[in-house]
Amino acid sequence: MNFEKSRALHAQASQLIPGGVNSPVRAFKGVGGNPLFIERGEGPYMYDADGNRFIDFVLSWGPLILGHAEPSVVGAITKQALKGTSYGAPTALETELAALITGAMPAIEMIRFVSSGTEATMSALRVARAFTKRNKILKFEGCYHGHADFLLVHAGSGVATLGLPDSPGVTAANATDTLTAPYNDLEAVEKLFASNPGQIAAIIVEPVAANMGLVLPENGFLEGLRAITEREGALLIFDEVMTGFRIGGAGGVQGLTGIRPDLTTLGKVIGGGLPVGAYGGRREIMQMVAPVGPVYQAGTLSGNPLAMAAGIATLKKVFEPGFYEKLEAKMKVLTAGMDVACKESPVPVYFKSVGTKFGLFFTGEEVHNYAEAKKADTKAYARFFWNMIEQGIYLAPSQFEAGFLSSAHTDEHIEQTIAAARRSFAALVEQPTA
Ligand code: HOZ
Repeated sequence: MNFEKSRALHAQASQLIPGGVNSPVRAFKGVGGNPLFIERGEGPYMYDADGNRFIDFVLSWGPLILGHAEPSVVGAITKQALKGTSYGAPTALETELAALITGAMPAIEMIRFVSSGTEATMSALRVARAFTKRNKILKFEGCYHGHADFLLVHAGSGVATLGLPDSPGVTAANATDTLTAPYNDLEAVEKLFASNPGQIAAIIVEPVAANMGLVLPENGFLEGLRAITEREGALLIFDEVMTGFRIGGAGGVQGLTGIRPDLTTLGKVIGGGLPVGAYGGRREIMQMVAPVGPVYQAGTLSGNPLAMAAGIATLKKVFEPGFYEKLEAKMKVLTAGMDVACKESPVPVYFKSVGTKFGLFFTGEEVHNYAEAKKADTKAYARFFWNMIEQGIYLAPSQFEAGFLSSAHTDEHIEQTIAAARRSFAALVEQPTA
């Protein structure tokens, strides 16, 4: 494949934009080489500047559950754009999207829309601190909750991909109220509560971790967090920015497990590919938010009508009978094929999926936390990634990110992907990585 135009565009972009990208993982540092510059997307495909076509399993990092440029979503955006793109005043669209979300996730009794997942988690934690009148928060190593200063501590996603310890610019004062524990380690959580009595406002957790690669909660982990927070008077926040409307059908991990978090953060799918985040939960907590309560949080483009229209169009589709059943059945086919391919692979690798998300780790041992995730072979992943690119399959350019499926992917795309993966695994031995 020829990537000349992408190379030239990246060189130009790098003169004006740090790394030539507006979000670090996109720079392909996790896999080496130049990032591909994208010209258009259609259904399951993305086309780069050189005209190469890829089956896309990144899907804008999750939002595009219907695939690229899905007609009903494009139609809704276009219809709204003709009426104006932003008013800075309320619209009925916000209530319509709020009703769709709260109907699917009953633990969200009230919701506030923002413009990104980062804003959602930052705001949810501000409310949690105000509600509990406590300062400390507890997060898990390798979980990523956006880039607010106090959450960039042992963070996953781009921070993991670039191997950054913690970000310069985050002051010690900012990080002191952030406690961290290994994912899946309830004992460590208990110890932190014991050593910080009455001080922890909330636990925030990705209920299925997907920013250190895909790491599942062990049996009892989420239930344990719920029990501990209830006992200690702290709030439990499920960060479902990535899992929302992707795992557990429309009900998220909270629907799947029956665990009711106090607060939930959302983003990605609820914006249908436009910039949206949201946080919501128990009414008495959300009534802390201004103008009803004293906790300030605002945004010029919050509840933006284009984003609301795209979100509504997307959710209406996913609520159609059988939507998740069909998508999850396709994921089962992909998983079964990839399992066989992994078993045949000359290097240790395993594939995991849940709902409409998947992950791949180049290691023989199943990963349960960030320390184990870091042991997986990132060089092998990089070689695998480029081999898949050469065969027209676009995966996340980092082993520490998840893959996503859309309703636009057909059985044929899945078969093609499995066959490509078999060839890519085999190629790892022909050109050893060490
Ligand atoms: N942090 C995002 C994925 N977990 C990456 C977003 C992007 O680079 O677009």
